[in-house]
Amino acid sequence: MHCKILGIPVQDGAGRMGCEMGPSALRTAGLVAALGELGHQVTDLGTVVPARQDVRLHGNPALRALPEIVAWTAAISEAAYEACGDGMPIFLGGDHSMAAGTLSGVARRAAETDRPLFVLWLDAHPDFHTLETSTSGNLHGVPLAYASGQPGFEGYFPPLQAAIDPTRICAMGLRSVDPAEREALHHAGVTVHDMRALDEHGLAPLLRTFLERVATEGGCLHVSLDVDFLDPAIAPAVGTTVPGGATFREAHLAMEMLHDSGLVTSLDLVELNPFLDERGRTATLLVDLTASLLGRRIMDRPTRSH
Ligand code: EXY
Ligand code: MN
Ligand code: MN
Ligand code: MN
Repeated sequence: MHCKILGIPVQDGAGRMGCEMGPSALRTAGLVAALGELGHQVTDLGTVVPARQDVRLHGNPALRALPEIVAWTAAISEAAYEACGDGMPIFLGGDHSMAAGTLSGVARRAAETDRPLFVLWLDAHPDFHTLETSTSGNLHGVPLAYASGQPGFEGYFPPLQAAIDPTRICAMGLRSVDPAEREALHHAGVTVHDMRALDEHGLAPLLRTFLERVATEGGCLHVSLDVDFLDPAIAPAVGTTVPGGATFREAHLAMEMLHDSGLVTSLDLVELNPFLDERGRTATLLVDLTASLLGRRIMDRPTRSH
């Protein structure tokens, strides 16, 4: 596999500073070496730089850094489009607002193929606010709504060249959902497996069902991994910790199953805030999870190819 890593040091979408150091911390934690040891070719594509954009004022006075995030989204979307299609782009965040760009760029590329794009959203939050419904104003709370074509972004965010079908999105690990998001997820038809569902049924059967659907429909799969999907006890380096997250083994199992599926075509690693880390342990865990997704295993197992 040819892994292409791309640094996206956006932090204006989060409520606090620090995510701009995320790509550096992931590189420092040994991402390139870990992938190389698995036999992958690794190219570091460098760092996305946004160009300034003029954006008119929005009626929601809570919104923070709208012009900056619009500028990031345009630049990230273009870079993501260029990075994907062959090999495996790994987008190093950066707060989760960057997924407005990665998802829209990946979706634009997928629309040129005959493979429908599916998204696995691993997060404590659905990030399914619109510009109208966000009350915090933090734009890391909107990217999934934007990329799946929910209304209210027109005239502010870049026009979508290909919206992701919300019924092809599976969100896992949710445990902090705002009322407006709950209603919008329901209406859009997003598949949601919240932490209650993971506790009750276990992660493996829920993920297996989704992966079987992606395979049956001949799809490709973008995975967006937010640090706060993980329990704060094992991953403290995130500004939006929520108790009761995925355990170390649940997270690795998800990555191992994703690897075995052979379906993953792109990956976001987001919301790492190294300023909040403890001796790099969260960055190291993210590198290890990425290695599991790219084939590190305890014992040999077969891999499917599609
Ligand atoms: N729903 C909350 C808000 O809109 O502020 C929390 C969003 C947190 C988003 C983090 C990245 O996943
Ligand atoms: Mn998120
Ligand atoms: Mn989150
Ligand atoms: Mn309803």
